[in-house]
Amino acid sequence: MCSQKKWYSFVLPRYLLYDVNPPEGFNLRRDVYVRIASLLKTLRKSENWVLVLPPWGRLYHWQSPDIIQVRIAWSEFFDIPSLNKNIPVIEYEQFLAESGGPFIEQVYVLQGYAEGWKEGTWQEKIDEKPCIDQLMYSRDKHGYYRGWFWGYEETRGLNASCLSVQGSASIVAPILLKNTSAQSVMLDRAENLLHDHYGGKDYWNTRRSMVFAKHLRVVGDKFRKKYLQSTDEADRTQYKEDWTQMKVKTGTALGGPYLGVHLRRRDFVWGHREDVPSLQGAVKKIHSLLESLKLERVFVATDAVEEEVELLKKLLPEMVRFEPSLEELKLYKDGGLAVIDQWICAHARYFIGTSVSTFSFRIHEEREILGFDPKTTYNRFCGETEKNSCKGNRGNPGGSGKFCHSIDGTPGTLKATEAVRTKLEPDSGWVRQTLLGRMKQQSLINMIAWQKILRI
Ligand SMILES: Nc1nc2c(ncn2[C@@H]2O[C@H](COP(=O)(O)OP(=O)(O)OP(=O)(O)O)[C@@H](O)[C@H]2O)c(=O)[nH]1
Ligand SMILES: [Mg+2]
Repeated sequence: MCSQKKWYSFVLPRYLLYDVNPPEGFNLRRDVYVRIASLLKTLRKSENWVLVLPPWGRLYHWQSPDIIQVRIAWSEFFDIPSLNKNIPVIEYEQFLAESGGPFIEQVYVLQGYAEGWKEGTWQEKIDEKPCIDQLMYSRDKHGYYRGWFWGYEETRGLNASCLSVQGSASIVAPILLKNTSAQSVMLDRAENLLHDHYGGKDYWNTRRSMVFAKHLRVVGDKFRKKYLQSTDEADRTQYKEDWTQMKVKTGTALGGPYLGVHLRRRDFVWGHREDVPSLQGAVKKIHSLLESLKLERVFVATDAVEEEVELLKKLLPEMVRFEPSLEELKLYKDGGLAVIDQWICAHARYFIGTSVSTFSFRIHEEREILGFDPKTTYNRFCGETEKNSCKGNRGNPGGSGKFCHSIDGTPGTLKATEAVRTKLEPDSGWVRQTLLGRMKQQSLINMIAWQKILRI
């Protein structure tokens, strides 16, 4: 099924776009970026490919009222020049401007195999297959595919089909290089791809390139200084704007004089009953850590509901939190606040997070990058029914069956949590129905809007 290359594919770059299962949160999406970046590197060995950053929006957890959180550019949360030092990336708006309009030539929806995966017989494979589930795209009267497309209603797919895949990200490369000559290709449900080399050099280069946007780091640094007596000089966490120039040795960072805590609540309380502590249990652990580490301050990042925060304040009066004003919330949005919390936790002398939370995982990684001793980093609260010495929080995102490695190559102990955790999200049921419903409604609105613009 080889197709001939169009003349312009030798002049213009080819664009790779992607999206992730709608219920997935901010932090798993950040991990999927790492996987896609390795695919892009593989593609670039043969052709000039550029990655189009999927706009952020409509995430399950970003529910702050009165602020619109769709079509958010990556520059709101990440430093684009830093990303570009790893692979060429552009924002979606730039893609629209330079690729000639809101068209994506080929959409591939990634899916598993209808027959499933038999335990013990892991084999990497990819095949063009009929779609197993109903497509989250519908065809308009002109034959274009309409779908969510990150909230860009005018975007249309020219073709859409399904790929069954079981394997690492780069397994898609031969399909993109040989089976299609489309100038722009989107991989939907990209979380189905695993890491090429979890914990390898490439993995860490991409992860290190995901530098938080400067304006958010500045807010976090000011807060550290004002409320936690924490500065880079004193904490030995000197930061270089150019991540390629950062040569940090593991164990050299000291961290600010505070305990950093990530207490994941809300859906985790009922979704992970065995390994998430009660608030009382968490506070008991925090007190014992403060005592053994001889620290007086504790910074708590949490998504707890208001009543739980009130209870926490009573149980833990010494707690310090970043509490944004409405203005700050509007400015930084839920994603920016998550980044600020993560940045402050990443600079603590000692960090303890929540079991299998990708929010906590990203803090662990940030601390590795800053040069913290893993012993001060890979800690998690034990659940009520676990013993107090429950295992650390070193997960292996997407490395199914492989062990994970820290930045200096130290092997971790726990396996494949992020890869299998996709199944924990509320994929089916109301999410799907709601999206399909909205999609139908939207395609009608889109059609009318486009008829007006194109005068057809
Ligand atoms: N500001 C802030 N937001 C948080 C905190 N904990 C959770 N959140 C919010 O909840 C979201 C967490 O969802 P995910 O990114 O999916 O991470 P997770 O749910 O912990 O982990 P998985 O479901 O395993 O992927 C974040 O994007 C935040 O919006 C916190 O401590 N501070
Ligand atoms: Mg989540």
